[in-house]
Amino acid sequence: PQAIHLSDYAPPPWLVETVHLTFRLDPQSTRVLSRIRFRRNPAVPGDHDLWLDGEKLTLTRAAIDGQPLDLVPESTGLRVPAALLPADGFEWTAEVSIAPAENTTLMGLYMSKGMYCTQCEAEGFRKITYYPDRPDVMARFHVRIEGDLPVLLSNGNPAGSGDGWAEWEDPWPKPSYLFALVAGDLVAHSGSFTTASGRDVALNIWVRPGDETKCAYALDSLIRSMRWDEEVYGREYDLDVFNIVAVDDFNMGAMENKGLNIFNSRYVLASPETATDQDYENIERIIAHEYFHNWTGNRITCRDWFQLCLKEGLTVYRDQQFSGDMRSHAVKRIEDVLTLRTRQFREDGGPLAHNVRPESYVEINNFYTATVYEKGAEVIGMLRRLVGADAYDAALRLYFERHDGQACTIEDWIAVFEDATHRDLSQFKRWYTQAGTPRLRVSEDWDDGTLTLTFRQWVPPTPGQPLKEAMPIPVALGLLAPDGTEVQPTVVLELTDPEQSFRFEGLAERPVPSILRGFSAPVILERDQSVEERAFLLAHDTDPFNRWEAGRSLARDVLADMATNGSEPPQLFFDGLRSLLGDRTLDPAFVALALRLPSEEAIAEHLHGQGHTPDPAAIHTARRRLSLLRAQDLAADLGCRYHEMMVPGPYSPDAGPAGRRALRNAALAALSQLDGGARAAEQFYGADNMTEQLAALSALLEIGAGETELAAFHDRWKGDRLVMDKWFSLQAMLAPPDRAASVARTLAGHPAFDWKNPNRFRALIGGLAANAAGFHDPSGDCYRFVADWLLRLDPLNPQMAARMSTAFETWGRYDGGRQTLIRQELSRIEATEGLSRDLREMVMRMLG
Ligand code: B3K
Ligand code: ZN
Repeated sequence: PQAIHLSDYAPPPWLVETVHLTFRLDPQSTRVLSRIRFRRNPAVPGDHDLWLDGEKLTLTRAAIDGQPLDLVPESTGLRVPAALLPADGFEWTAEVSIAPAENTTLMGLYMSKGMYCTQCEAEGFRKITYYPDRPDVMARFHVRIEGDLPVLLSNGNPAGSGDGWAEWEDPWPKPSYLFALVAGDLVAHSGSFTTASGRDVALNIWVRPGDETKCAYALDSLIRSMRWDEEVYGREYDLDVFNIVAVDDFNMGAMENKGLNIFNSRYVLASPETATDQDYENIERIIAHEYFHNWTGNRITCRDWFQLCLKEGLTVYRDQQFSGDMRSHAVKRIEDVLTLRTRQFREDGGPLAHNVRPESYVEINNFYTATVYEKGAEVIGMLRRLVGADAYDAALRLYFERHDGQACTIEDWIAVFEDATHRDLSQFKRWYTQAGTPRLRVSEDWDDGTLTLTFRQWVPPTPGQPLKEAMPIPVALGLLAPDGTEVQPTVVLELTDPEQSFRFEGLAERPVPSILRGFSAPVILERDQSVEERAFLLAHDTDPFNRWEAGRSLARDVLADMATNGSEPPQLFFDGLRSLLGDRTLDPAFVALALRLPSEEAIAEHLHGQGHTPDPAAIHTARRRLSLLRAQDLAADLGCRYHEMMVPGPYSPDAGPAGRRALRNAALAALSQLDGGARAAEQFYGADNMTEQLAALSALLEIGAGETELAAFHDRWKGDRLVMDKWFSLQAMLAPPDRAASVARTLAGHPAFDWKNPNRFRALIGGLAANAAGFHDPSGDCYRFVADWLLRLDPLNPQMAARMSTAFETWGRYDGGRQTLIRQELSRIEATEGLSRDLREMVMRMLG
């Protein structure tokens, strides 16, 4: 397969004005009639063929201005020679047939439990009809759906309906990737919203009958998102209706189709009994994310798929701001950094590392990554930190004003900031064009009232980029006096050179620097710091992120030492946690995060970065031991907090009670190591909400108990798909390392293991991959198990198979034995005949 390069971009010679589509729905043979008005692109002189993308379509007829054409389609599309095209525009008409019931890829038009739905981003529309399926072709769509189903939906506003048909008119020009169609036996949970300028918008959350009682939180989140985008970004909604549909079979989280968002049902449906606090938070976040795309993505879209971060980085950044406003900024920032480090640093440090704006791809679906999304969001955050909040607001206003209705590039985005702030951002652009996580080493020098901080930065080589240039790094910094008072409030230092020093003069005593406050840049900070200094920051830092970070880095180093040389944890570590645990002024959600030990994966990554070869078994043992010693040391305090954090009254998913439950459940997990699971069993059977029930089950599994509870959970929830996903993933994730493969095999043989459903597949295979010591068991059993399943899934759903193959991306960290075993599996996959382009590209990149 051919790689596509950013440098080869050429504008489309033919543009589309309007699209009329008629769908005659049928599971085996849906007929799609298209009438498309083309006009010449004035920016592209000369005569040009018309290229229409199309895949797996059966063409019945095609015509230009009513003149039938005799065309032989290629496997990826159709070419109409320039000679047949009227110079100033023409109307293309065609009829194709497709088989949604046979479509297992979940791209294009497919069926999920009798319901028709679509997924077109990035290149699914070409599986629906012949079209210039590229985001820089924007057109107005009119859609007619004919089918014997009660609900027929498409983008835009309703334009008439009757028995067995409905029409939709979308007044806003859009690229084909935002097209959507849904048809099925659905019911709506409805509401309304009045925009700032007084437009009434009908809101509907469409679900399968029976699920309408689980939509209230999604609707509420939508309304809050709409209000927030008006208040914070001045963005109003622009249609009469906003529809959301929940689908069980969906490859990712959700999709922002204009006026008709389609969601994985796990990010819509919630009731206290079936959804955890984390589920509620995710629903709020993803509903907001898709809604915010209406402006950052839909009204202003991407010129080509290399610019994906233009909409994704910005929209993630916006949803992070929103969640922070709805909940707690401090807690949200810590959670976001945890995600970034777990997913993006891992990617950036391995064979799949790529720029926030990639320069080439084979399959674009392989680039919907943590780097594009999460690092893309960090880049926006840095930009805001550098120019300041007001200048950021001004730049965004200019962006919306200048580019509304356009398909844009990162260059356009940067130009907006340069014009709005008169800053030269050419160096800043490296964040988009240079892969790898920068390492930042800081050293301190104290001399007679002056503190000098010297920063050295270094970006490790990544595939295709052996040499790197210095990055612009905003470092937020404060200084604390030995009594804990802040002698230097937060300032942002702007690093631009490989090495740079900053002096702070006139200080009465040597202060303790708090560096990279709020995690002001996505870098790895290297700093020689004593246990005492970290304990000091853990107790006193006024920046909540760095307060958490001090405890975190302490725990990480303690664990790294325990895993590599069998040392014992210092008492100061426990004492620091004890004072945190006893501090009733702190947000319980923050304390819960501070109690969370770094994951085995995080420790492995850290050790690798320090030049060690991580041993997954030793890391697992060390982490368990530290967890036990900590529970013993803090038993009384944990017991206290466990009782104190009980949340009385009916369940509410709000941040306050959710934070209390998080701390209570952290205490429960710790205490279960001491009481044989007595409290956890009690909580399990007494729980009236999924957060408490699942946490109790997890605490039991972690101490090797919980057989009875697993069975009880299964019996209680076997009819609920989303809850059963939790049952699968928890067992795979928490299986003892030497039994992980056999547990996974048993689960795969369970009648409820519906592997064609992406959520279920991810629950088991992703759960196993997240069981670090189990997955990396030296037998290689789990490697083989995962590879077998990837090969089985690939012919049906290449996108999922490719995504899950990232389980193997860290192979380079491990010892020779494990490396050989993983590479064998990757090579076995690569050698498989008929492998999808998606999985092949991933495996080849991983093999290097
Ligand atoms: N834009 C979609 C992701 C589409 C993924 C295609 N493989 C969801 C989102 O980011 O909001
Ligand atoms: Zn998005």
